[in-house]
Amino acid sequence: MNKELDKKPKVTADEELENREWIESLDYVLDSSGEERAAKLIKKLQIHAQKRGVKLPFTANTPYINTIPVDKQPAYPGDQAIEWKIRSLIRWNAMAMVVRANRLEEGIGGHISTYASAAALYEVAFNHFLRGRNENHEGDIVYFQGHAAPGIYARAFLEGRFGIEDLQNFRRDLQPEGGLTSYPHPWLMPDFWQFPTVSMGLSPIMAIYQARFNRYLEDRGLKKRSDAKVWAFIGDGETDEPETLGAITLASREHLDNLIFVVNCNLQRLDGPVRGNGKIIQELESIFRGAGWNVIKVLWGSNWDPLLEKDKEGILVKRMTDALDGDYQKYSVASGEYIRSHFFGTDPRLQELVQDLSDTELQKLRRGGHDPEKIFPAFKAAIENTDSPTVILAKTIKGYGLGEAGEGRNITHQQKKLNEDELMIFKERFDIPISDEDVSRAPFYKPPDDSPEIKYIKERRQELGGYLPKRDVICDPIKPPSKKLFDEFYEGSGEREVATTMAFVRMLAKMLKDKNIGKLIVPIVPDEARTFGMEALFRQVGIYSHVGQLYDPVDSETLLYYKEAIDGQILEEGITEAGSMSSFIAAGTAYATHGINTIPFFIYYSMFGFQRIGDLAWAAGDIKCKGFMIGGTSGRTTLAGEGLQHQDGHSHLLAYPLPNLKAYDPAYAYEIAVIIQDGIKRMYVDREDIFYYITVMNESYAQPSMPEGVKDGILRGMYKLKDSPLKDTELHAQLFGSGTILNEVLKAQDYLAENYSVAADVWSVTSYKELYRDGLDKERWNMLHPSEIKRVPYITECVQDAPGVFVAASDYVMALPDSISQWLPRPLVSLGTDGFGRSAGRKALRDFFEVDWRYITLAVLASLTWEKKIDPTVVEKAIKDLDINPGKANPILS
Ligand SMILES: Cc1ncc(C[n+]2csc(CCOP(=O)(O)OP(=O)(O)O)c2C)c(N)n1
Ligand SMILES: [Mg+2]
Repeated sequence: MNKELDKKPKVTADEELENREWIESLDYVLDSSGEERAAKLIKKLQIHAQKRGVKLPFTANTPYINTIPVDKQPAYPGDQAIEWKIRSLIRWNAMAMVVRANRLEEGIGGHISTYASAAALYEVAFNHFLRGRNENHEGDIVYFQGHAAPGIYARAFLEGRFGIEDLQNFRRDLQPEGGLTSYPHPWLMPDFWQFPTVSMGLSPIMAIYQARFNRYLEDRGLKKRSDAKVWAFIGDGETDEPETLGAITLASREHLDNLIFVVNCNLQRLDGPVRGNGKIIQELESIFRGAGWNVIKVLWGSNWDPLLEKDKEGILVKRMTDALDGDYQKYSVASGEYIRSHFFGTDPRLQELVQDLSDTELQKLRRGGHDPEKIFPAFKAAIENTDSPTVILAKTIKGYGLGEAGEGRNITHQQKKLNEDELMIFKERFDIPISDEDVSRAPFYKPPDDSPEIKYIKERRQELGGYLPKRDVICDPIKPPSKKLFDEFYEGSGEREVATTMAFVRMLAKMLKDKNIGKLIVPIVPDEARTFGMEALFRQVGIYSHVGQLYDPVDSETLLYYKEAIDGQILEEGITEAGSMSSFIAAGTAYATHGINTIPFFIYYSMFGFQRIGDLAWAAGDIKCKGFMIGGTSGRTTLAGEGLQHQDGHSHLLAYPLPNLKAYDPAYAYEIAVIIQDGIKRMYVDREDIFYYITVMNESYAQPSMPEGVKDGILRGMYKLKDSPLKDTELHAQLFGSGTILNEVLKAQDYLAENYSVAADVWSVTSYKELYRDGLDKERWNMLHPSEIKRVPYITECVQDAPGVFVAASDYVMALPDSISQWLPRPLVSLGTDGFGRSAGRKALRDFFEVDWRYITLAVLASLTWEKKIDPTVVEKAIKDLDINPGKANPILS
């Protein structure tokens, strides 16, 4: 007996009578006046009790039973028998795919148990809900749980979209004929997968912002209103990721009734139970209900219905609610006898309830998430729900159907191999028409095209608009923005001192007015618009709000008031870089999802970009997202006073690994103009699968006009900005500068000429990453083509005949300039900002990090000594003259 239950106070006979009277009264109201009236009455009672000082226990939970009662279940519209057969075949093929892959190559991996637990959820959705995209309907958007990929492939196999050889090459992308990728990766299977989901937590947050972005497009008149849904299938363990739950209030606040989460609550994650000592479904219910979602629990299969019907006193419901997830996991592997004694044995009345059921029948009591009869009503209620998002919490068993091989076991997530006996049991349990002799080979099985199963599956998909998942890009290129738009930036600012951030914001304001691209621009800010001086845009284009502006803004009298509007263009996301990045991804992939070329500009504090949301940026690459990430207040010494949590000296290094990201650290407004103009062309006219990271700074200085012939160099990563005025001298140097540190380099150039007769040429390096990539590419080609004329890296081309020593100075870590040093004719000395920052002014910071004009001068002189061009005493003297302390602590470590 459960001791906890014993401790509870007994209900007296009087209380029992009172309970019954109240329940009868409520039943009377329900029968005579309906549910709405009953709900109102309970609400009234609640208020009255509260006024009288009754402390009502707070709970956002409902009992641990199905949300939709049996009498509210719509009849199942499909052919259950045939659907079971189809589902069974998909189960088999999905399992066989993993088993075979691991026989072919030990350790290749794959997952059986995730899909095994989710098969019925997916199949009910595929056969009755998920709409494909065609000329009549834009189709639903579906985020598939990454680890369930084998099941999705196995279905596509039955649909005739893949052949045996495709399945055979699961997880072997590099086979000559290609393979099926381990998980959903649009980069690798661009005609199939739409959304990369396998890094857990990303798909839920991306789905939320995708659903909101769909509304944004509708409210702004960029797409027709639609009843299309965004479905996200996720794991219960996955809900532990902060990204999964971190944005759920946005979904309810924005009334996203186009959003449905299906959480496959198999109560297990990788290592063991999700909440062995608790109940993940109840925990999630209270979280989602508290956040304003419509929560539908699908807990118990149809064969529990008669028991619940008989359970007039609610003892069974109470027992269901009391049992822990750890217990339920045990029941999924235990004998009927154990279930009888442990679950039903806590109360004689419960034992009586199941006395007519055999142990086998007890074992077969199904969970709701495996029962289409229960899943269908939940999905139907979800698509019919209005005004709020819906989450379906479906209780399942991990590894369902694997039996001894893993069903409900803690090892199940890692199970990749089944022995002959286990395969035989699987085959028999799901009635797979394979001969006993063949079973051990784990062959794939597909019924003939004219079989009822294949006909059914095809008919269902036809009825629902076509196959899913499918990524088909139907989108025309854009007309580029007017060339004139960028002219003022090419001309420079004259004497006026302007930060590149201001120049960029002005460029953005002009782009928003452009007749070709204005409407397509999506500015995204995580509560940082004022930091970047963007507040004028609030008024110019408005902040998007689905409901418009329901209040009179405090600054309504002012010109630049905080204007929210239904057709507002700015996505002001609040303080969430992850949410903003999810919006960026939704907007940057609208060309593929909706055939709309929206151009996102995500403007944020560069320190809180890749460092914080690097994994979403990786997903953006995978999904072929387009757009511009603008890292504001960038540079470790450019941002004064903020200290080490704000000063970014490494985002450009973090940009290196992202394969299709172009990263630029421009110094001047004209450089930004060239990069953006070209970026729009490459992404939206030429349709390249790339996106951009551009850093902008808040240090003001005169923006020069663009020299002749430098556009190509700006884009390729460097160009000669200024030759030394000095001609007749023995001493030479080549100086590389980027961002605002370019100004320090220019100052050093003058100083070196005037004081040391060193002729230093200055190069503006706009992108070390571009130079690095180009160098690697040329080097690789040369390695592979030893007898052909060598290809020369662009950087070598630029400086191979340039005389003197090489010094680079950057507001980022030294690894950036160091990355290209191998392609220079002589050694490079790099100055950068490795180390934690400090709260200080720019001058002090540049001294601290040793990147100002004095240190550049020193680096040049020291390099010339090493080259034996000048005497070390000259450097000794310079150190004194420049007021440099040689005993100063190394900023990398201090
Ligand atoms: C961000 C991230 N961390 C860790 C993993 C590794 N991982 C893959 S599946 C898994 C457990 C998944 O559990 P759950 O979400 O409950 O899914 P289930 O397989 O049970 O349906 C883990 C930890 C991952 N894919 N992504
Ligand atoms: Mg799980």
